Amino acid sequence: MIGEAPARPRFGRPLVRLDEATSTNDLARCLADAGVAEGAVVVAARQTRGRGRLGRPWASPPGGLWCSVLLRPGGGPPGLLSLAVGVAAAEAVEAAGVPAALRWPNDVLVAGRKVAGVLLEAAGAAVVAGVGINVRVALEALPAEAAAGATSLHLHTRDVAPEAVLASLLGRLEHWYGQWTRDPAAVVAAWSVRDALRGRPVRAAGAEPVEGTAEGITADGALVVRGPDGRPRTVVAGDVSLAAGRSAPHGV
Ligand code: BT5
Repeated sequence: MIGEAPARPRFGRPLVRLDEATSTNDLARCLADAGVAEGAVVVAARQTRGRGRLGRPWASPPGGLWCSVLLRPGGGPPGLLSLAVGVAAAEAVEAAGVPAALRWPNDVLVAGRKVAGVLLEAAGAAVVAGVGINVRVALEALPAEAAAGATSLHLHTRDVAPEAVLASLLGRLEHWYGQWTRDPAAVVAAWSVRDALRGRPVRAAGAEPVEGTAEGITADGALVVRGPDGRPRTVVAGDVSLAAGRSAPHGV
């Protein structure tokens, strides 16, 4: 049987490289507004106003992989898209030879510390998926608040280049983005095997804080927390930390 030719990768065409950006998500949003096709990527060597979720800052000194991918999603469970991106980021870390875990919703952890984060933003009907990975980031270059729970890939493996991590990331992202539409259960499974919270006591912040034991995720990517009354509750947004004052959000 003659095998199918591998499909030409779509992610990374075009690939816009910058020495500096406010946030690569800003540039990717401009591309979205200008009608650029899905798969366009913006990478910057450093960001001056990198951002995280809920208006938090994302420290982006040189040595990291700071990038954004333009998506024009069709189907797929909405809440699961950012988790699919998290799986891709975890696999990019693993491709560098470093075991990774995921803390809901999509922090990538190495040895219990945050090595990467994901920020999805809507841009009209498009979505900009921002991924930041500390590849060769000197922890001293991070603000103390961030450095306290952070790590960088180069501290766990042979020296690895942001360029190589970008190539892995785009390949894995294209795969998991496809799976998100074709086989969302595969995304849930890939996320779940890396679940850093399962079986642990957690507290989910929010208008109605939820405390209990983390029991994995639903088909739509919500976190399941079983309360002391034995009732499972789902958490769809926000932050989760270990309960009982055992850890700050970074300390899982
Ligand atoms: C995130 O937010 O983890 C999403 C980070 C997304 C960054 C990428 S880089 C490319 C693209 N362009 C952007 O402007 N953003 C995306 P969140 O879960 O809210 O985590 C933010 C928290 O992580 C901060 O409050 C700090 O405590 C911590 N933090 C900041 N910089 C960090 C770093 N470089 N490494 C590890 N932790 C960091």
